Amino acid sequence: MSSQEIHQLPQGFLHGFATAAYQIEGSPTAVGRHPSVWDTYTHIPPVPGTRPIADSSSGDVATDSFNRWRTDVQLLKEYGANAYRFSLSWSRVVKEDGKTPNVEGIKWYRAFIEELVKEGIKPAVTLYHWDLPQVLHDRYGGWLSRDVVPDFVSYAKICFEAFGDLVKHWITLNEPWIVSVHGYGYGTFAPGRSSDRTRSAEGDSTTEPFIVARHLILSHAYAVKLYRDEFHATQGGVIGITLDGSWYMPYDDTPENVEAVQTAFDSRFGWFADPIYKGHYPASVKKLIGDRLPDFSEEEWKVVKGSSDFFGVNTYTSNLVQSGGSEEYNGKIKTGFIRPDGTQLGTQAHVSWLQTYGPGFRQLLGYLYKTYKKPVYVTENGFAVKDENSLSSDGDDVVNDTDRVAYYRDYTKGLLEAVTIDGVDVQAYFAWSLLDNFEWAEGYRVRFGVTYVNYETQERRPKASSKFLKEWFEQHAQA
Ligand code: PNW
Repeated sequence: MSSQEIHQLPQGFLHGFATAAYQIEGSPTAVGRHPSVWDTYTHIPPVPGTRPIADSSSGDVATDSFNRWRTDVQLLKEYGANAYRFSLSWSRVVKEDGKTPNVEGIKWYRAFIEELVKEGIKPAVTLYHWDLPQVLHDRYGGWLSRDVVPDFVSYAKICFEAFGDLVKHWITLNEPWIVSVHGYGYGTFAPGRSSDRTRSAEGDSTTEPFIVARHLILSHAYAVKLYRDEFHATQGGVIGITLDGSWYMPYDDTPENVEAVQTAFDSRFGWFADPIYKGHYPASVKKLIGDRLPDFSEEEWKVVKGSSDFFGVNTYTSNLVQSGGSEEYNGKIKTGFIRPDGTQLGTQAHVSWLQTYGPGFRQLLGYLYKTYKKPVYVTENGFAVKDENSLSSDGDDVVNDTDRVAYYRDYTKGLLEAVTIDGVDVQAYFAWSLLDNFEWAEGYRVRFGVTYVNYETQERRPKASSKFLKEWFEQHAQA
Protein backbone atom coordinates (compact mmCIF):
# COMPACT_ATOMS: atom_id res chain seq x y z
CA MET A 1 0.00 0.00 0.00
CA SER A 2 1.59 3.29 -1.08
CA SER A 3 0.90 6.32 1.09
CA GLN A 4 -0.93 8.35 -1.58
CA GLU A 5 -3.40 5.50 -1.90
CA ILE A 6 -4.63 5.99 1.62
CA HIS A 7 -8.04 7.52 2.37
CA GLN A 8 -9.08 8.82 -1.00
CA LEU A 9 -12.79 8.47 -0.41
CA PRO A 10 -14.48 11.44 1.25
CA GLN A 11 -15.00 11.77 4.99
CA GLY A 12 -18.19 10.07 6.12
CA PHE A 13 -18.29 7.68 3.16
CA LEU A 14 -20.66 4.80 3.91
CA HIS A 15 -19.39 1.36 2.98
CA GLY A 16 -20.85 -2.01 3.72
CA PHE A 17 -23.19 -4.68 2.43
CA ALA A 18 -26.83 -4.96 1.40
CA THR A 19 -29.64 -7.47 1.86
CA ALA A 20 -33.44 -7.52 1.68
CA ALA A 21 -35.96 -8.88 4.19
CA TYR A 22 -37.65 -11.54 2.07
CA GLN A 23 -34.29 -12.81 0.79
CA ILE A 24 -32.78 -13.45 4.23
CA GLU A 25 -35.21 -13.37 7.16
CA GLY A 26 -37.34 -16.49 6.89
CA SER A 27 -39.75 -17.02 9.85
CA PRO A 28 -42.76 -15.87 7.84
CA THR A 29 -45.21 -16.00 10.74
CA ALA A 30 -42.97 -14.96 13.64
CA VAL A 31 -43.84 -11.92 15.78
CA GLY A 32 -47.13 -11.43 14.00
CA ARG A 33 -45.83 -11.28 10.42
CA HIS A 34 -48.52 -11.99 7.83
CA PRO A 35 -48.06 -12.96 4.16
CA SER A 36 -46.64 -10.71 1.50
CA VAL A 37 -47.16 -11.17 -2.23
CA TRP A 38 -43.86 -13.08 -2.33
CA ASP A 39 -45.12 -15.68 0.15
CA THR A 40 -48.17 -16.17 -2.02
CA TYR A 41 -46.27 -16.18 -5.31
CA THR A 42 -43.69 -18.74 -4.16
CA HIS A 43 -46.36 -21.07 -2.77
CA ILE A 44 -49.21 -20.61 -5.23
CA PRO A 45 -48.04 -20.15 -8.82
CA PRO A 46 -50.38 -17.81 -10.76
CA VAL A 47 -50.87 -20.58 -13.34
CA PRO A 48 -51.35 -23.98 -11.68
CA GLY A 49 -48.57 -26.40 -12.49
CA THR A 50 -45.97 -23.77 -13.43
CA ARG A 51 -42.77 -23.17 -11.47
CA PRO A 52 -42.39 -19.50 -10.66
CA ILE A 53 -39.10 -20.21 -8.83
CA ALA A 54 -36.44 -22.19 -10.65
CA ASP A 55 -35.80 -24.63 -7.80
CA SER A 56 -39.38 -24.45 -6.48
CA SER A 57 -38.11 -22.85 -3.28
CA SER A 58 -39.35 -19.92 -1.22
CA GLY A 59 -38.12 -17.48 1.42
CA ASP A 60 -39.71 -19.54 4.22
CA VAL A 61 -36.29 -20.23 5.75
CA ALA A 62 -33.86 -18.28 3.53
CA THR A 63 -30.69 -17.58 5.57
CA ASP A 64 -32.70 -17.74 8.81
CA SER A 65 -31.55 -14.23 9.62
CA PHE A 66 -34.63 -13.62 11.75
CA ASN A 67 -32.97 -15.97 14.25
CA ARG A 68 -29.32 -15.51 13.33
CA TRP A 69 -29.18 -11.73 13.27
CA ARG A 70 -26.48 -11.49 15.90
CA THR A 71 -24.22 -13.66 13.75
CA ASP A 72 -24.93 -11.40 10.78
CA VAL A 73 -24.00 -8.29 12.75
CA GLN A 74 -20.75 -9.99 13.77
CA LEU A 75 -19.99 -10.72 10.13
CA LEU A 76 -20.52 -7.06 9.25
CA LYS A 77 -18.11 -6.11 12.01
CA GLU A 78 -15.58 -8.66 10.92
CA TYR A 79 -15.78 -7.25 7.37
CA GLY A 80 -15.13 -3.71 8.58
CA ALA A 81 -18.48 -2.32 7.39
CA ASN A 82 -19.49 1.09 8.76
CA ALA A 83 -22.99 0.75 7.30
CA TYR A 84 -25.55 -1.95 6.48
CA ARG A 85 -28.38 -1.66 3.99
CA PHE A 86 -31.34 -3.92 4.77
CA SER A 87 -35.08 -3.73 4.26
CA LEU A 88 -38.02 -3.94 6.62
CA SER A 89 -40.80 -6.41 6.02
CA TRP A 90 -43.95 -4.27 5.76
CA SER A 91 -46.08 -7.20 6.92
CA ARG A 92 -43.96 -7.60 10.06
CA VAL A 93 -44.18 -3.93 10.98
CA VAL A 94 -47.88 -3.39 10.34
CA LYS A 95 -50.79 -5.58 11.44
CA GLU A 96 -52.96 -7.44 8.97
CA ASP A 97 -55.43 -4.54 8.83
CA GLY A 98 -52.61 -2.79 6.96
CA LYS A 99 -52.66 0.16 9.39
CA THR A 100 -52.04 -0.64 13.04
CA PRO A 101 -48.41 -0.85 14.22
CA ASN A 102 -47.40 -4.41 15.10
CA VAL A 103 -45.64 -3.87 18.42
CA GLU A 104 -43.91 -7.29 18.42
CA GLY A 105 -42.49 -6.84 14.94
CA ILE A 106 -41.30 -3.34 15.70
CA LYS A 107 -39.62 -4.59 18.87
CA TRP A 108 -37.72 -7.17 16.85
CA TYR A 109 -36.42 -4.63 14.32
CA ARG A 110 -35.66 -2.19 17.11
CA ALA A 111 -33.37 -4.69 18.86
CA PHE A 112 -31.59 -5.39 15.59
CA ILE A 113 -31.10 -1.71 14.79
CA GLU A 114 -29.87 -0.98 18.33
CA GLU A 115 -27.30 -3.75 18.00
CA LEU A 116 -26.03 -2.32 14.70
CA VAL A 117 -25.69 1.14 16.17
CA LYS A 118 -23.95 -0.23 19.26
CA GLU A 119 -21.41 -1.89 16.97
CA GLY A 120 -20.79 1.33 15.07
CA ILE A 121 -22.65 0.24 11.94
CA LYS A 122 -25.01 2.81 10.43
CA PRO A 123 -28.37 1.37 9.39
CA ALA A 124 -29.47 2.33 5.85
CA VAL A 125 -33.07 1.18 5.76
CA THR A 126 -35.13 0.31 2.70
CA LEU A 127 -38.85 0.55 3.42
CA TYR A 128 -39.93 -1.50 0.43
CA HIS A 129 -37.93 -4.27 -1.22
CA TRP A 130 -40.80 -5.95 -3.09
CA ASP A 131 -42.76 -7.61 -0.27
CA LEU A 132 -46.18 -5.93 -0.45
CA PRO A 133 -48.59 -7.20 2.24
CA GLN A 134 -50.89 -9.68 0.50
CA VAL A 135 -53.84 -8.13 2.29
CA LEU A 136 -53.35 -4.86 0.38
CA HIS A 137 -53.14 -6.72 -2.90
CA ASP A 138 -56.38 -8.53 -2.07
CA ARG A 139 -58.15 -5.43 -0.80
CA TYR A 140 -57.67 -3.09 -3.76
CA GLY A 141 -55.09 -4.58 -6.11
CA GLY A 142 -52.01 -3.28 -4.29
CA TRP A 143 -49.82 -1.09 -6.50
CA LEU A 144 -52.55 -1.05 -9.16
CA SER A 145 -54.67 1.25 -7.01
CA ARG A 146 -54.01 4.77 -5.79
CA ASP A 147 -55.28 3.56 -2.41
CA VAL A 148 -51.82 2.14 -1.82
CA VAL A 149 -50.37 5.64 -1.47
CA PRO A 150 -51.85 6.53 1.95
CA ASP A 151 -51.18 2.99 3.18
CA PHE A 152 -47.50 3.22 2.22
CA VAL A 153 -47.24 6.65 3.80
CA SER A 154 -48.80 5.45 7.05
CA TYR A 155 -46.39 2.48 7.10
CA ALA A 156 -43.49 4.88 6.51
CA LYS A 157 -44.72 7.04 9.38
CA ILE A 158 -44.72 4.07 11.74
CA CYS A 159 -41.10 3.38 10.74
CA PHE A 160 -39.94 6.99 11.13
CA GLU A 161 -41.54 7.12 14.58
CA ALA A 162 -40.20 3.77 15.72
CA PHE A 163 -36.66 3.89 14.30
CA GLY A 164 -35.94 7.43 13.16
CA ASP A 165 -33.91 8.33 16.24
CA LEU A 166 -31.37 5.70 15.14
CA VAL A 167 -31.83 5.55 11.36
CA LYS A 168 -30.41 8.50 9.43
CA HIS A 169 -30.50 7.00 5.94
CA TRP A 170 -33.85 6.01 4.45
CA ILE A 171 -34.57 4.47 1.08
CA THR A 172 -38.27 4.48 0.21
CA LEU A 173 -38.41 1.95 -2.63
CA ASN A 174 -36.02 -0.54 -4.16
CA GLU A 175 -36.05 -0.63 -7.97
CA PRO A 176 -39.54 0.47 -9.00
CA TRP A 177 -38.69 -0.50 -12.62
CA ILE A 178 -38.31 -4.13 -11.56
CA VAL A 179 -41.49 -4.04 -9.49
CA SER A 180 -43.49 -2.62 -12.41
CA VAL A 181 -42.01 -4.66 -15.24
CA HIS A 182 -41.24 -8.01 -13.61
CA GLY A 183 -44.30 -7.96 -11.38
CA TYR A 184 -46.90 -6.69 -13.88
CA GLY A 185 -45.28 -6.94 -17.32
CA TYR A 186 -43.33 -10.18 -17.62
CA GLY A 187 -45.04 -11.65 -14.58
CA THR A 188 -41.81 -13.29 -13.43
CA PHE A 189 -41.85 -11.68 -9.97
CA ALA A 190 -44.69 -11.36 -7.46
CA PRO A 191 -47.56 -10.75 -7.89
CA GLY A 192 -46.87 -12.41 -11.25
CA ARG A 193 -49.37 -10.56 -13.42
CA SER A 194 -48.87 -10.63 -17.18
CA SER A 195 -50.62 -10.82 -20.53
CA ASP A 196 -48.51 -13.93 -21.10
CA ARG A 197 -51.10 -16.58 -20.19
CA THR A 198 -48.47 -19.28 -19.75
CA ARG A 199 -47.35 -17.28 -16.74
CA SER A 200 -50.41 -15.63 -15.40
CA ALA A 201 -54.16 -16.01 -15.36
CA GLU A 202 -54.63 -12.27 -15.04
CA GLY A 203 -53.03 -9.00 -15.98
CA ASP A 204 -52.45 -6.61 -18.86
CA SER A 205 -48.78 -6.04 -19.64
CA THR A 206 -49.54 -3.09 -21.91
CA THR A 207 -51.09 -0.91 -19.22
CA GLU A 208 -50.46 -2.24 -15.70
CA PRO A 209 -46.70 -1.57 -15.45
CA PHE A 210 -47.32 2.12 -16.16
CA ILE A 211 -50.15 2.42 -13.65
CA VAL A 212 -48.10 0.63 -11.00
CA ALA A 213 -45.10 2.87 -11.72
CA ARG A 214 -47.24 5.96 -11.14
CA HIS A 215 -48.41 4.70 -7.74
CA LEU A 216 -44.87 3.73 -6.78
CA ILE A 217 -43.62 7.22 -7.61
CA LEU A 218 -46.46 8.84 -5.67
CA SER A 219 -45.97 6.56 -2.66
CA HIS A 220 -42.28 7.42 -2.61
CA ALA A 221 -42.92 11.13 -3.01
CA TYR A 222 -45.62 11.44 -0.32
CA ALA A 223 -43.51 9.42 2.15
CA VAL A 224 -40.60 11.81 1.54
CA LYS A 225 -42.91 14.80 1.99
CA LEU A 226 -44.04 13.37 5.33
CA TYR A 227 -40.45 12.83 6.46
CA ARG A 228 -39.47 16.36 5.51
CA ASP A 229 -42.58 17.95 7.04
CA GLU A 230 -42.71 16.04 10.30
CA PHE A 231 -39.44 14.22 11.04
CA HIS A 232 -36.47 15.86 9.40
CA ALA A 233 -36.21 18.75 11.83
CA THR A 234 -35.90 16.48 14.86
CA GLN A 235 -34.27 13.38 13.29
CA GLY A 236 -32.01 15.03 10.73
CA GLY A 237 -31.70 12.11 8.30
CA VAL A 238 -31.73 11.87 4.53
CA ILE A 239 -34.29 10.07 2.39
CA GLY A 240 -34.36 9.01 -1.23
CA ILE A 241 -35.09 6.27 -3.71
CA THR A 242 -33.04 3.47 -5.31
CA LEU A 243 -33.31 2.88 -9.06
CA ASP A 244 -31.61 0.19 -11.08
CA GLY A 245 -29.84 0.02 -14.40
CA SER A 246 -26.59 -0.38 -16.27
CA TRP A 247 -24.10 1.70 -18.21
CA TYR A 248 -25.27 1.78 -21.83
CA MET A 249 -22.88 2.12 -24.79
CA PRO A 250 -23.64 2.12 -28.51
CA TYR A 251 -22.96 -1.20 -30.20
CA ASP A 252 -21.33 0.76 -33.02
CA ASP A 253 -21.35 4.37 -34.18
CA THR A 254 -24.40 4.30 -36.44
CA PRO A 255 -26.75 7.19 -35.57
CA GLU A 256 -29.65 4.81 -34.71
CA ASN A 257 -27.55 2.96 -32.18
CA VAL A 258 -26.13 6.14 -30.68
CA GLU A 259 -29.68 7.45 -30.26
CA ALA A 260 -30.82 4.12 -28.82
CA VAL A 261 -28.39 4.62 -25.92
CA GLN A 262 -30.27 7.69 -24.70
CA THR A 263 -33.54 5.80 -25.06
CA ALA A 264 -32.04 3.01 -22.93
CA PHE A 265 -31.14 5.46 -20.15
CA ASP A 266 -34.55 7.14 -20.43
CA SER A 267 -36.59 3.97 -20.15
CA ARG A 268 -34.54 2.31 -17.42
CA PHE A 269 -33.63 5.28 -15.22
CA GLY A 270 -35.49 8.29 -16.67
CA TRP A 271 -39.01 6.83 -16.46
CA PHE A 272 -38.65 7.22 -12.67
CA ALA A 273 -35.69 9.55 -12.27
CA ASP A 274 -36.82 12.35 -14.57
CA PRO A 275 -40.12 12.90 -12.71
CA ILE A 276 -38.38 12.68 -9.33
CA TYR A 277 -35.28 14.78 -10.04
CA LYS A 278 -36.44 16.99 -12.92
CA GLY A 279 -40.23 17.17 -12.69
CA HIS A 280 -41.20 15.69 -16.06
CA TYR A 281 -41.16 12.42 -18.00
CA PRO A 282 -38.42 11.79 -20.60
CA ALA A 283 -39.53 12.72 -24.13
CA SER A 284 -38.67 9.28 -25.52
CA VAL A 285 -40.82 7.50 -22.92
CA LYS A 286 -43.76 9.85 -23.55
CA LYS A 287 -43.49 9.26 -27.26
CA LEU A 288 -43.30 5.50 -26.94
CA ILE A 289 -46.06 4.97 -24.35
CA GLY A 290 -48.36 7.83 -25.33
CA ASP A 291 -51.74 7.84 -23.58
CA ARG A 292 -50.87 4.78 -21.55
CA LEU A 293 -48.34 6.77 -19.53
CA PRO A 294 -50.52 8.25 -16.76
CA ASP A 295 -49.68 11.84 -15.93
CA PHE A 296 -49.60 13.52 -12.52
CA SER A 297 -51.79 16.42 -11.46
CA GLU A 298 -50.17 19.80 -10.90
CA GLU A 299 -50.32 19.26 -7.15
CA GLU A 300 -48.77 15.80 -7.48
CA TRP A 301 -45.93 17.10 -9.67
CA LYS A 302 -45.02 19.55 -6.89
CA VAL A 303 -44.63 16.68 -4.47
CA VAL A 304 -42.83 14.38 -6.94
CA LYS A 305 -40.29 16.89 -8.22
CA GLY A 306 -37.28 17.12 -5.92
CA SER A 307 -38.42 14.20 -3.75
CA SER A 308 -35.05 12.51 -3.30
CA ASP A 309 -32.02 13.73 -1.33
CA PHE A 310 -29.65 11.40 -3.18
CA PHE A 311 -29.54 9.16 -6.24
CA GLY A 312 -29.61 5.56 -5.00
CA VAL A 313 -28.44 3.17 -7.71
CA ASN A 314 -28.27 -0.59 -7.91
CA THR A 315 -25.95 -1.47 -10.76
CA TYR A 316 -24.22 -4.65 -11.79
CA THR A 317 -23.16 -4.49 -15.43
CA SER A 318 -22.89 -2.60 -18.74
CA ASN A 319 -24.69 -3.18 -22.03
CA LEU A 320 -24.03 -2.59 -25.70
CA VAL A 321 -27.13 -1.06 -27.21
CA GLN A 322 -28.74 -1.36 -30.63
CA SER A 323 -31.97 0.11 -31.93
CA GLY A 324 -34.82 -2.08 -33.04
CA GLY A 325 -35.96 -4.12 -30.03
CA SER A 326 -39.56 -4.95 -29.28
CA GLU A 327 -40.02 -4.25 -25.57
CA GLU A 328 -41.59 -0.96 -24.63
CA TYR A 329 -40.29 -1.11 -21.05
CA ASN A 330 -36.77 -1.02 -22.43
CA GLY A 331 -37.50 1.68 -24.98
CA LYS A 332 -37.58 -0.87 -27.80
CA ILE A 333 -33.85 -1.25 -27.86
CA LYS A 334 -31.66 -4.38 -27.88
CA THR A 335 -28.93 -4.95 -25.32
CA GLY A 336 -26.01 -7.36 -25.33
CA PHE A 337 -22.43 -8.03 -24.31
CA ILE A 338 -20.85 -9.01 -27.63
CA ARG A 339 -18.95 -6.36 -29.59
CA PRO A 340 -19.07 -6.20 -33.40
CA ASP A 341 -15.66 -7.92 -33.49
CA GLY A 342 -17.07 -10.87 -31.54
CA THR A 343 -15.31 -10.17 -28.23
CA GLN A 344 -17.27 -10.01 -24.96
CA LEU A 345 -17.34 -7.11 -22.51
CA GLY A 346 -16.13 -9.16 -19.57
CA THR A 347 -16.43 -12.27 -17.45
CA GLN A 348 -19.84 -13.96 -17.61
CA ALA A 349 -21.72 -14.39 -14.31
CA HIS A 350 -24.05 -17.26 -13.41
CA VAL A 351 -26.98 -15.11 -14.52
CA SER A 352 -27.36 -14.25 -18.22
CA TRP A 353 -27.75 -10.49 -17.61
CA LEU A 354 -24.40 -9.91 -15.93
CA GLN A 355 -20.85 -9.50 -17.19
CA THR A 356 -17.97 -7.70 -15.46
CA TYR A 357 -17.14 -4.27 -16.89
CA GLY A 358 -15.58 -1.89 -14.34
CA PRO A 359 -15.02 1.08 -16.70
CA GLY A 360 -18.78 1.23 -17.29
CA PHE A 361 -19.38 1.59 -13.56
CA ARG A 362 -17.13 4.66 -13.48
CA GLN A 363 -18.96 6.15 -16.46
CA LEU A 364 -22.41 5.45 -15.02
CA LEU A 365 -21.57 7.20 -11.75
CA GLY A 366 -20.51 10.25 -13.75
CA TYR A 367 -23.61 10.15 -15.94
CA LEU A 368 -26.02 9.96 -12.98
CA TYR A 369 -24.28 12.78 -11.11
CA LYS A 370 -24.14 15.04 -14.14
CA THR A 371 -27.72 14.29 -15.20
CA TYR A 372 -29.50 14.34 -11.83
CA LYS A 373 -27.17 16.55 -9.77
CA LYS A 374 -27.48 14.68 -6.48
CA PRO A 375 -24.96 12.75 -4.38
CA VAL A 376 -24.86 9.17 -5.61
CA TYR A 377 -25.34 6.23 -3.24
CA VAL A 378 -24.40 2.88 -4.71
CA THR A 379 -26.95 0.78 -2.86
CA GLU A 380 -26.12 -2.53 -4.62
CA ASN A 381 -23.23 -3.85 -6.68
CA GLY A 382 -22.14 -7.45 -7.00
CA PHE A 383 -21.50 -10.62 -8.96
CA ALA A 384 -22.78 -14.22 -9.09
CA VAL A 385 -19.88 -16.57 -9.80
CA LYS A 386 -20.63 -19.13 -12.49
CA ASP A 387 -21.45 -22.61 -11.13
CA GLU A 388 -20.69 -21.54 -7.56
CA ASN A 389 -23.85 -23.42 -6.57
CA SER A 390 -22.47 -26.77 -7.71
CA LEU A 391 -19.24 -26.63 -5.71
CA SER A 392 -19.00 -29.01 -2.79
CA SER A 393 -19.56 -27.25 0.52
CA ASP A 394 -17.01 -29.52 2.22
CA GLY A 395 -13.87 -28.04 0.68
CA ASP A 396 -12.49 -24.54 0.31
CA ASP A 397 -13.69 -24.04 -3.25
CA VAL A 398 -16.82 -22.27 -2.09
CA VAL A 399 -14.84 -19.54 -0.36
CA ASN A 400 -12.28 -19.01 -3.14
CA ASP A 401 -14.54 -16.81 -5.26
CA THR A 402 -11.88 -15.62 -7.68
CA ASP A 403 -14.25 -14.14 -10.27
CA ARG A 404 -16.09 -12.15 -7.60
CA VAL A 405 -12.80 -10.80 -6.23
CA ALA A 406 -11.81 -9.79 -9.78
CA TYR A 407 -15.22 -8.10 -10.19
CA TYR A 408 -14.85 -6.09 -6.99
CA ARG A 409 -11.26 -5.18 -7.88
CA ASP A 410 -12.53 -3.71 -11.19
CA TYR A 411 -15.55 -1.97 -9.71
CA THR A 412 -13.75 -0.44 -6.72
CA LYS A 413 -11.19 0.91 -9.20
CA GLY A 414 -14.06 2.43 -11.20
CA LEU A 415 -15.52 3.89 -7.99
CA LEU A 416 -12.22 5.45 -6.96
CA GLU A 417 -11.59 6.93 -10.41
CA ALA A 418 -15.10 8.38 -10.53
CA VAL A 419 -14.53 10.07 -7.16
CA THR A 420 -10.90 11.18 -7.41
CA ILE A 421 -10.46 11.84 -11.14
CA ASP A 422 -13.96 12.68 -12.38
CA GLY A 423 -15.07 14.52 -9.24
CA VAL A 424 -18.29 12.57 -8.84
CA ASP A 425 -19.96 13.02 -5.47
CA VAL A 426 -20.39 9.39 -4.43
CA GLN A 427 -21.20 9.05 -0.72
CA ALA A 428 -21.99 5.37 -0.23
CA TYR A 429 -21.18 1.91 -1.56
CA PHE A 430 -22.98 -1.29 -0.57
CA ALA A 431 -21.90 -4.63 -2.00
CA TRP A 432 -24.67 -7.10 -2.85
CA SER A 433 -24.77 -9.17 -0.81
CA LEU A 434 -23.68 -9.82 2.75
CA LEU A 435 -24.86 -13.41 2.38
CA ASP A 436 -25.82 -15.87 -0.31
CA ASN A 437 -29.60 -15.71 -0.17
CA PHE A 438 -32.97 -16.30 -1.85
CA GLU A 439 -32.36 -14.90 -5.34
CA TRP A 440 -36.05 -14.39 -6.29
CA ALA A 441 -37.07 -16.38 -9.38
CA GLU A 442 -33.69 -18.14 -9.36
CA GLY A 443 -34.23 -19.46 -5.86
CA TYR A 444 -31.05 -20.59 -4.11
CA ARG A 445 -29.21 -21.65 -7.27
CA VAL A 446 -27.65 -18.24 -7.78
CA ARG A 447 -25.25 -16.96 -5.13
CA PHE A 448 -24.35 -13.27 -4.81
CA GLY A 449 -22.93 -13.35 -1.27
CA VAL A 450 -19.49 -12.43 0.04
CA THR A 451 -20.38 -15.02 2.69
CA TYR A 452 -21.06 -18.62 1.72
CA VAL A 453 -24.22 -20.04 3.27
CA ASN A 454 -24.63 -23.77 3.62
CA TYR A 455 -28.42 -24.02 3.36
CA GLU A 456 -28.54 -27.37 5.15
CA THR A 457 -26.73 -26.23 8.28
CA GLN A 458 -27.04 -22.43 7.89
CA GLU A 459 -23.30 -22.27 8.52
CA ARG A 460 -21.75 -19.04 7.20
CA ARG A 461 -18.23 -18.93 5.78
CA PRO A 462 -16.52 -15.71 4.66
CA LYS A 463 -15.45 -15.82 1.01
CA ALA A 464 -12.26 -14.25 -0.33
CA SER A 465 -14.32 -11.32 -1.68
CA SER A 466 -15.28 -10.26 1.86
CA LYS A 467 -11.60 -10.02 2.72
CA PHE A 468 -10.86 -8.09 -0.47
CA LEU A 469 -13.56 -5.51 0.28
CA LYS A 470 -12.55 -5.22 3.92
CA GLU A 471 -8.96 -4.45 2.98
CA TRP A 472 -9.89 -2.15 0.12
CA PHE A 473 -12.12 0.05 2.28
CA GLU A 474 -9.57 0.01 5.10
CA GLN A 475 -7.14 1.55 2.64
CA HIS A 476 -9.45 3.94 0.84
CA ALA A 477 -12.09 5.12 3.30
CA GLN A 478 -11.46 7.18 6.42
CA ALA A 479 -12.21 5.45 9.66
C1 PNW B 1 -31.35 -6.54 -7.67
N1 PNW B 1 -30.61 -6.10 -14.12
O1 PNW B 1 -32.20 -6.60 -8.80
C2 PNW B 1 -32.23 -6.68 -6.42
O2 PNW B 1 -32.44 -5.46 -5.77
C3 PNW B 1 -31.76 -7.71 -5.45
O3 PNW B 1 -32.80 -8.04 -4.54
C4 PNW B 1 -31.24 -8.92 -6.18
O4 PNW B 1 -30.96 -10.00 -5.35
C5 PNW B 1 -30.02 -8.46 -6.96
O5 PNW B 1 -30.35 -7.45 -7.89
C6 PNW B 1 -29.33 -9.57 -7.74
O6 PNW B 1 -30.14 -10.01 -8.81
C7 PNW B 1 -31.73 -6.49 -10.10
O7 PNW B 1 -30.84 -7.02 -14.93
C8 PNW B 1 -31.66 -7.60 -10.92
O8 PNW B 1 -30.06 -5.05 -14.51
C9 PNW B 1 -31.29 -7.47 -12.24
C10 PNW B 1 -30.98 -6.23 -12.77
C11 PNW B 1 -31.05 -5.11 -11.96
C12 PNW B 1 -31.43 -5.26 -10.65
